[in-house]
Amino acid sequence: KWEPLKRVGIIGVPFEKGQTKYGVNIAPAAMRSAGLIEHLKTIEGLDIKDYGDIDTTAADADVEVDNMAHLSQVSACNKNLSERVSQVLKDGRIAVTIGGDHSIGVGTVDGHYNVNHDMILIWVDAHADINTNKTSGSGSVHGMPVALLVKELSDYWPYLPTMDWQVPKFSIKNLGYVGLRSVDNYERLAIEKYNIPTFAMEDIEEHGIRKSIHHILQVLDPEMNKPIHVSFDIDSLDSLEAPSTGTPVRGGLTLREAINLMEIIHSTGRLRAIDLVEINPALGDESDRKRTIEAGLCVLKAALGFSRRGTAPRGILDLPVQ
Ligand code: 5AB
Ligand code: MN
Ligand code: MN
Ligand code: MN
Repeated sequence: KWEPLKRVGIIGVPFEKGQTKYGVNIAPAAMRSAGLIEHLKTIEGLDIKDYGDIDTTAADADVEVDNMAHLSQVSACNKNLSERVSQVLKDGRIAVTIGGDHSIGVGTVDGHYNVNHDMILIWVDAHADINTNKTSGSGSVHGMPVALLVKELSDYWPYLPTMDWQVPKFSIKNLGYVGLRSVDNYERLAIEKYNIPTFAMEDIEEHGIRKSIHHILQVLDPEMNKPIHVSFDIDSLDSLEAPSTGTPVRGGLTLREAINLMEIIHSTGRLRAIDLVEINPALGDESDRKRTIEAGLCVLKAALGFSRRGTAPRGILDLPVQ
């Protein structure tokens, strides 16, 4: 009953305040000038609408929350983003969000949840991004989006001024991780406490990427009937595959594994939102930049139905004669 949706909506989020390095905000422009739309148009039958960039500028209101940098800007950006993601989904399109740092996962998941209460979330990342301001060593919100989103952790947060629009409603029971290899102590405690289905790199070694993602989908949605949200941090890829990112970690997914993961999710027909975050075109040299952007494009194309087997011309049964 589920068929891959052929309509997509692109949202750019030039936002960097969830971390400290310059450059992750220029990724949407870099992806567009690398031919994002043209690349997606090579996918047979895909109907693409570009919704442009989110307004990420917000006055630096004087909200001070301990160990949480730029909260008011993170909040304002995510509020706009949440509304836009909901709009794209209501327009009957897959929401494709290009970040920006991973703090924007708050807005994409909130906006998706508000339209599909039964959504499941696959967080593909080297990191678990489930720190609170109490457990974070950096104070950067890109390491906290999962903890902000899930209702089970709402009591572990202080009151967050400017965040009243976002009441955590998503359940941690609908979350799974792929690609982890740099997990902080309290993040690991949270994963164990809530028994979050997690395929860290050593589990992927054991089971392979195909069985890993099938297992997560089976655990989160045995009836195979729920919309899927993938939040894809480019640092889930090995840093040799995707060097231009702010928090690279060696020993990650190959691009082949990431493409296969996305092909499998595409084949369910249930993908409704995908985030591509943490590409930082200002880091590394020209070849690093190009490799990282190309990897991001490959991941998106696989998620949206590009076949590595090739596609025969539609409705044509024979080769042209002389
Ligand atoms: B990313 C770290 N856990 O909280 C922290 O890139 C890293 O969105 C967070 O996954 C990495 O600062 C955030 C040490
Ligand atoms: Mn992340
Ligand atoms: Mn990461
Ligand atoms: Mn990162």
